[in-house]
Amino acid sequence: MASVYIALGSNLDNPLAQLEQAVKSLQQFATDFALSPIYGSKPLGPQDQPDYVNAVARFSTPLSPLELLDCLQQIENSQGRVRLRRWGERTLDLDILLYDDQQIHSERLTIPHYDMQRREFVIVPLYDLNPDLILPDGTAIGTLYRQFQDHQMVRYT
Ligand code: A4P
Ligand code: MG
Repeated sequence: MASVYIALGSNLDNPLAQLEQAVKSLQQFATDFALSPIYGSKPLGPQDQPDYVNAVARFSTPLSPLELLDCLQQIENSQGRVRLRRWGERTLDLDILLYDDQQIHSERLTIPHYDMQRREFVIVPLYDLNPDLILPDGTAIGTLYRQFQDHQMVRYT
């Protein structure tokens, strides 16, 4: 079993309900499931799109990294995901942040997620879930969290 962290994001078609539905789907292949608080965040990228709802899930899974990616993309598609523009609006985005301590650079996967260290809507909920987390490159989540502790995100749960 691998221990994984998944970023959830939505800014279309009732984002809170999108996250709730995604959690139910993830739980089909997860054990020891935990969800961070849910935050409302300003869009990174084009500003002419709605605010986002973001959270991070942690769970154990028997799936390989590529099997997990396939499952996440199936869930995105089943919730009406249409790919329009980079960093643009979406009903549901599920990104693999961490897969055990693995560092993967393949055509379909970059793990850890390429931009996670710079995103408050990832680092803050990760810290909420596990304040003792150490990233594969040795960075402590607490060090990253301190850069964002004055964040202006709204907390929904
Ligand atoms: N891929 C590579 N590595 C991974 C990984 N670790 N997890 C590949 C998931 N997928 C990974 O993804 C494109 C390809 O990335 C996949 O086919 C997979 O093989 P995508 O979901 O089709 O495209 P995307 O999500 O639009 O691209 P990207 O670059 O992941 O988008 P971002 O950078 O995640 O930006 N603002 C706020 N406040 N909150 C947000 O959640 N999200 C975005 C999306 C923009 N602004 C945001 C938010
Ligand atoms: Mg994505």
